[in-house]
Amino acid sequence: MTNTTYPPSADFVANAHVDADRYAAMYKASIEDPKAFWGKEARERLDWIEPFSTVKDTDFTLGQVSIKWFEDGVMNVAHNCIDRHLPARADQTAIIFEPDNPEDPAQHITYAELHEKVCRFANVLLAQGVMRGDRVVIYLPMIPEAAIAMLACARIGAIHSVVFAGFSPDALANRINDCQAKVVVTADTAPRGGRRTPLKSNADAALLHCSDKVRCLVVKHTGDQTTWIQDRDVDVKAMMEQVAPDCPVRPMGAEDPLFILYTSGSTGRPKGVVHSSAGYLLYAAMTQQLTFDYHDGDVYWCSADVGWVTGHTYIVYGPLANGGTTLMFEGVPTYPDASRFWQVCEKHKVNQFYTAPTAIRALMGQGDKFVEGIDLSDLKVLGTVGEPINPEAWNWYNDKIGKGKLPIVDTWWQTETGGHMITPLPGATPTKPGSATTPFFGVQPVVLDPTAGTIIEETKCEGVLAIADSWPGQMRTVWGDHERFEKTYFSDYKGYYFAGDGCRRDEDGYFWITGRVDDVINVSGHRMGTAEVESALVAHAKVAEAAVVGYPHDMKGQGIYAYVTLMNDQEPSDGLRKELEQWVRTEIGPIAKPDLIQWAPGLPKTRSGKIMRRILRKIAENDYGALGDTSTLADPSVVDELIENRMHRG
Ligand code: 6R9
Repeated sequence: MTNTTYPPSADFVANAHVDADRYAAMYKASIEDPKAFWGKEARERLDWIEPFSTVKDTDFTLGQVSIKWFEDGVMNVAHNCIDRHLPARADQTAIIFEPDNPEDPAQHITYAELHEKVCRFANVLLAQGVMRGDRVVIYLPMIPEAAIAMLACARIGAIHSVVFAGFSPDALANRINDCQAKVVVTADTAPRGGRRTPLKSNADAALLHCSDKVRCLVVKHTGDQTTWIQDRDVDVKAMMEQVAPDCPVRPMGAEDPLFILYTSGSTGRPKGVVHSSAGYLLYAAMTQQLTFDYHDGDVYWCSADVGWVTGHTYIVYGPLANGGTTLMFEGVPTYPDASRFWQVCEKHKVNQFYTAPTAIRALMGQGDKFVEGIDLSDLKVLGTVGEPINPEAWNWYNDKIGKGKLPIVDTWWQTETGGHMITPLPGATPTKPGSATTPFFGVQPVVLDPTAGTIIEETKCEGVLAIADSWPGQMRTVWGDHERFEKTYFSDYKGYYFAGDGCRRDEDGYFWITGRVDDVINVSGHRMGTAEVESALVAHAKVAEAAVVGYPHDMKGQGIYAYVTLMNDQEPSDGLRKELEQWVRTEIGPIAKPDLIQWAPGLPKTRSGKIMRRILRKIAENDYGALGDTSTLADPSVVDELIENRMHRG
């Protein structure tokens, strides 16, 4: 923890939407009278077809958790992101597309063009029989069609569920089946870092495990050859030419689901996080504008993938709701070389840039020469998200990219929260490297005693992070399993939304997120349930048992450490290790591949058979001097064996 603070410059403050006084006044108002505060924001920031008469109707009581905002209002998200901007912005660029290969031309899609493309896409969906409330799975790379497909769903009231293109066929099939999608949208192949991912053939493999009624809409992006199944596969671009260029928006209830996004938890399969239409959009729009101090005419770039919530809120919905210009980048930070991010910033005169600490660390590791000579003078605000940022990475970002002059917003939030929760506002909040600082409007973070569950009143303290009351962007339920929603977020600490993170609060009331306190690990900013990796491992015929924990990893933040007990007739070998790594890649996706696999003849268990992960975590962290109480173990000797043979980290 460092105590250096970085206040915004006077110039910046003079132009900012929100300065320190305004933040204080607005924050106070948002907490004292949330209904008045959010009612006003919702009327000013969104277009309504029918006005709402109630603002907030929310209850965090276990057994009756219910979250509703603007409930009787009627609106449409696509109208708010596109149509309402047409009178003033038809010819303004809505989306800049920067392709994987820098030699290929970038595309600039205006609001008028976006309108037509979204209408045509919506008409294609309608022609496939997609109706209001139906689910559409989107398995696309970072191409404009991903945003277009999302907005087309919103236009006709279908619920989209974007699945990250890095997920395997199995993971895709699970999601298609869980939400019973009618349609999956994919592309032929996806160029990334000069290589190509065979998305269509992944989708083909997934669909073998799904109802044969599911239609497959294929965006021919690269033109690569793929298999084609008559009566199931649809050439989207060809169909878009044939349908009408206009499609009326469907009036939707404020609380109608806009999308489902699967995310990992500490137990079981990924759960479908459900977000609403109006509350989510309001929160996306407001946070995008204020956290990045976005002004009309700015070019804004969030480098996340649309497969994650960051891409939903801060590539698509937030910027477009604000009538902004948002950049979509198909490639990776290190292709053709480690200057690519900065080249793209220069080329498109990016004003706000938002990325993950893991990307910053990777680029920092390549050396400063990749930044030198690049004109980054259009940048005004830098942002990070996904994991705590370490001071070295923060300093490098600040010095080399921000030239010591730009505000850095370290934004803490989650798939479940819809948008930023604890974050600096760049014209208002002096920052401290590594701290997400202070809450956004309407957000009431509390620090709880992890065992007693009571609020810690002292300003300076440490505990678990919870939120005391609802905000419009909050998830509404787990798709198909409201009980799981209540149990996951409202049962450990009664009356609060429990985020799953630990935190410290310093003497200035700044929040420092210390990481997950549950069995979720954060690998390169990607959330992963250890249970998911374990169940993939034990699904392998040669594996008897597996336990997975996180360990500190220089580049990724956390790495995946797997303890594997083989079936009796199996011998450990390097070949088998590779086989298991490959297995997990195919079961879940490359991001879930274990970094280290330790053969474990036995796992430390309690007498009731529970694996003691606390101990496994310590061994993986090389901290086995502090194993704590091992007396409840059924067989304490397994611990010595594990320590002896622990994997040495390079
Ligand atoms: C937006 C997103 C959420 C988890 C969250 C926390 C970690 C995100 C962070 C951060 C420290 C930040 N996290 N932002 N930790 N500082 N600025 O990342 O959503 O994929 O659901 O992950 O990520 O642990 O609980 P999601």
